[in-house]
Amino acid sequence: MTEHILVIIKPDGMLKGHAGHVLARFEETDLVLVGGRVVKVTRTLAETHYAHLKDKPFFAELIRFLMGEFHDNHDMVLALVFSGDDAVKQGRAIAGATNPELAEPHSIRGSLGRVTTKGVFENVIHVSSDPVEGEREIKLWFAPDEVAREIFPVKNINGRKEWL
Ligand code: 3AN
Repeated sequence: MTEHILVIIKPDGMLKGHAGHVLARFEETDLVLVGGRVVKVTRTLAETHYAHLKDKPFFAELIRFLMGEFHDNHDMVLALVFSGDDAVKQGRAIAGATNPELAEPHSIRGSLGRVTTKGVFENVIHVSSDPVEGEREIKLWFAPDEVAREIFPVKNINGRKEWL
């Protein structure tokens, strides 16, 4: 079944120059790139993106991480939308396990990620965990006009498209 996922190259991946490698890995699949933009991560965006983790002990650190505070304040990430059959499964296989130390050696996180001496997961990319999250995240990071295919229904408000 066709699914849609948000992939984010996080500040550690951007600072270390891994964006091209990540793109190349996804281009080896049959997933279709339908959206991409460099986004400045505000606190509101980061907190909304990770809202489901707000009770976790690492939440504050996670927000600071996505805002680039552990990487020279590099608060620009590359956000991508991929569509295709089993996009979640395919994308998460490329990403590898959440903890880079436990991730498969050839996955992005296994080969390029690390756990810092302070215990922070530098895991290079985010990939939506399921199709429902994919839709929520894509609608949070992208406006309808920024996605090249109409992957979700939109409404027209005064000549402007908004997600339904
Ligand atoms: P994933 O990104 O693999 O879907 P989530 O959604 O459970 O994993 O967690 C979101 C992010 O929170 C992870 N990418 C990771 O950076 C961070 N994280 C998750 N679990 C931990 C943990 N036990 N300790 C520190 N950071 C964590």
